[in-house]
Amino acid sequence: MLDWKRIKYVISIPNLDFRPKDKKNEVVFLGRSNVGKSTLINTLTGQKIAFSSKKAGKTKYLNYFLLDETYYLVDAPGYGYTAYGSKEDKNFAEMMENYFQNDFLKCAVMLLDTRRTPNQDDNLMISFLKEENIPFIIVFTKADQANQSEKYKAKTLGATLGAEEVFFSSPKERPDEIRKAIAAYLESKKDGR
Ligand SMILES: Nc1nc2c(ncn2[C@@H]2O[C@H](COP(=O)(O)OP(=O)(O)OP(=O)(O)O)[C@@H](O)[C@H]2O)c(=O)[nH]1
Ligand SMILES: [Mg+2]
Repeated sequence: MLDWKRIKYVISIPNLDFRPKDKKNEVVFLGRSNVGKSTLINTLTGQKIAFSSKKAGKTKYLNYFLLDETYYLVDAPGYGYTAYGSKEDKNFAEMMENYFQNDFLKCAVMLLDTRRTPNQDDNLMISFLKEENIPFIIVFTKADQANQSEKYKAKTLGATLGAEEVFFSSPKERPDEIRKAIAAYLESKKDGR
């Protein structure tokens, strides 16, 4: 069984060419800026290892964390933080396009805010994952701040988006089920690629 508490920050990279050279499977965390990617990594590992912030755009590069000496968790920068069509926006798109040319990537964790309707960027990201045959799970974040009707709406929507599984998360809840789902891909028991 994976020891999720055994986690080490390794490197922050601007594109895939700088990926650690060892052959380890990885999972990437994707979603709009401020949706809670870094926070989810901290919840999964039970440690304050990924920097989270109230200010959008905190994570600027691809941050690699070594999980239990065996796999990589990759904290990606959020999209939708810079203006569409801006230079930063273009850089981000290039960085991510390059990143996905990645044989070690076994699955993606797509984060959506439970209280918000997915926007065009979210939908583009999801379409891209499907086109590229990258298996993904959806995690609806900030479930602790959502009411029952928002949760119901999210769950109903989640079922239509083509994800392998759908979860809710908040830092107050045990992330066992999400851990299990990610581990299954990393260990390649399920390998959609
Ligand atoms: N209440 C609550 N707050 C959350 C949750 N997840 C994240 N937050 C808060 O939302 C803010 C943004 O979280 P981050 O984890 O930094 O978001 P991110 O997706 O990594 O953002 P970028 O690095 O900018 O892309 C922080 O203030 C977190 O404390 C959650 O499940 N519940
Ligand atoms: Mg972040």
